Amino acid sequence: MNAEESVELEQLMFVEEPMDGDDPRVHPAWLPPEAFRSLGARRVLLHGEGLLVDTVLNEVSRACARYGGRVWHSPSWDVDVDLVLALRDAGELPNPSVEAARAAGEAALVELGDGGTLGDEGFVLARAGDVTAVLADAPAGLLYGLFHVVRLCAAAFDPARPPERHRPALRRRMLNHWDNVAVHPVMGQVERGYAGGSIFWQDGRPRGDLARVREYGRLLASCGVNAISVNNVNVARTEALLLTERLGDVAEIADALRPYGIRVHLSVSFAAPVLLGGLPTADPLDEAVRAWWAATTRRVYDRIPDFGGYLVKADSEGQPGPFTYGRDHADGANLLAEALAPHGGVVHWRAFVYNHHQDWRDRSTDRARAAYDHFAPLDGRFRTNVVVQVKFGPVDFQTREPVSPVLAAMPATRLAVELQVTQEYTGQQRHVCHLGPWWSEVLGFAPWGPGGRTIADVVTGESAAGGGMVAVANVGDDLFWTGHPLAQANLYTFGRLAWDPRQDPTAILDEWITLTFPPSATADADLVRRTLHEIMDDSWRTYERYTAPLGVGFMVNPGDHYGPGVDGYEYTRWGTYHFADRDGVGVDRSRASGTGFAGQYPPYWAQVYESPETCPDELLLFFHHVPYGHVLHSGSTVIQHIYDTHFAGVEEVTAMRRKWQTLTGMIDPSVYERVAERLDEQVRCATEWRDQINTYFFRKSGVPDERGRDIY
Ligand code: GCW
Repeated sequence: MNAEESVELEQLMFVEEPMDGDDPRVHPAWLPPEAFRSLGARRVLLHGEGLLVDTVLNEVSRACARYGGRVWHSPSWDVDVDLVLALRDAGELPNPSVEAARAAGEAALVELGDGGTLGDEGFVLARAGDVTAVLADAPAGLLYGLFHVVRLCAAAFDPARPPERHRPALRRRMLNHWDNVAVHPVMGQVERGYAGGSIFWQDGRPRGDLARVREYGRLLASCGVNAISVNNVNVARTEALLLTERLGDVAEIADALRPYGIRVHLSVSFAAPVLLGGLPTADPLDEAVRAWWAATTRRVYDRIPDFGGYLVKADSEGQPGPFTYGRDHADGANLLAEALAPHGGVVHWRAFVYNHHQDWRDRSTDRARAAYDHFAPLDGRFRTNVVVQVKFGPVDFQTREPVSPVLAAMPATRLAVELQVTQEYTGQQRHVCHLGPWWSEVLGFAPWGPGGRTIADVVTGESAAGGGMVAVANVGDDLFWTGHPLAQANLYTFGRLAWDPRQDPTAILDEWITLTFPPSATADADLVRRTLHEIMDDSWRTYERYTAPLGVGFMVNPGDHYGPGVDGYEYTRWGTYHFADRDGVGVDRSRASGTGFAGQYPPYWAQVYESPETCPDELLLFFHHVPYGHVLHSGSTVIQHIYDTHFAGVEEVTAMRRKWQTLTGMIDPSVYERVAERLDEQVRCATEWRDQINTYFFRKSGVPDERGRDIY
């Protein structure tokens, strides 16, 4: 490709007049102008009023201005159109063919049953004659309907397209930003952030680039996210002030995100009454403390009427909490819930509570047990506007863990599952690691046994009253939002799975590819699609192969959690051990001889996990300490499995890099270069993982590789 061509391609892919902020050009992620080509060439009628209807109007106008379509926003126009987006209660339309499409939508709703309601966010899409109709009960439904039309491209206008109704399975689809306002001396501007600085904060102040925040809101709305928390769950002094003195900064973000249907939440310090209110205590049962939270929360709603609520990390890794006052976590959560209730707010209370001052010599404490031990006994005591937010695994966002038993232990509590989009333990956005398949596996897990209710069912709850899905965000002020351009797909996938947890992650990835690399903007669309699938589809399993084996977890460098550090945490206070010795490896978490963690599951899985004979291979070392010669269900021994997977993992990464090279000249050169550079690092790092893990276990066990490959 010559320089001129590359400039042209770049112009095609980037938002030309991006935002009014400092960044001259920011990658449009999955919403490049080209993705709107099909919509933008149509005649569109918008029918209804409201802030989010205006957002739809802006989107359609922008697309039509670029691609030659037209847009009308008035019911009085008797015009022929290709698409009508209408609020159902907005009155009749003068044009007969448009009215017919609308009637088709209404008829479809009756046919699809369920009382014909679409709720706050749902929509129906139907065809009649040459017109596609998108109907919604509320403006947010029209916004989601619009992005559905964008995703469908020409298929939205296919005469044979049957009617379809869409409603989110989960009411709240939330991202948590671990962004600090002031730069933390160790964790920096964004804790576990791998995409530069924060899009909200910089050096103790708001970053001031609200255009970028708006663009972020647009991206999130287009994949279905409707809530974010804007500061780290580790709340330090400056961040605590967001609740009071600096509330105006939060309000500005809320204003920027409101047009995209996104509500803002705040991480608060449980000690706020002391820190900010000058009270002598933060005891949840103290009357003055309750009054302080009530008054403070009222002021929050005066300023931000649609404020979402609070997010709390309490009694965990140094954060204050109710334990200080001899109270439990239901007392703590209910205190904040009581203050939020009159305003319709919700408190997300994290179940990530454990003793982080363990002694590796003492095997009676098991970090995996902690969340269940603290929270399961409290089931039924939380107010209805409390959501207990549970990390998907019992330890900490590892590449492989069993699903947290807490999610099956609290039937009378609203539970949310917490995922990690930011790739703390999964390659830090330097490695390609597409997490959709992993999250789908977690969501599809049936804790009461195969065929029973799943995690997706639990977080959906009866009549969608469950706690929803939450994930730690992965964006920053990086040009590509996520450092690694392909990590954008994880953010997109989270949103889409939160909208419908039963969707096939490969189909979601395919959507992302079509939007991000629009076929009309690539020389060989099939090659691009195929290659991206080949690189990404199985990349989480590839990552698993070259890192910690068989579910044992945490063989990472302490502190930054990047790269191999087999014994990095083995003698620390964090409770994450693998117990490898000359005979074997793994943690005995059985009831019979171990920590008893396996017994926290309902009977079916408690029994499966209890014995090395029935425990699935991929979790064997999470649940059992076994000899290196132990034969897996796969037929391989543990030690040979370690060698084989580590060699295979590096070969797969090398193949990924080769495949990527076939895309030279096919895609935006800056995306190409950024990914190419990261793939070099992934090959380097995977090789390091392979050699350190293999050498470590060879030295411990003395068992040679059956195939005589290089082990050092
Ligand atoms: O995984 C750990 C991270 C911490 C994080 C903590 C948590 C925000 O290493 O950086 O703190 O989890 O989830 O609270």
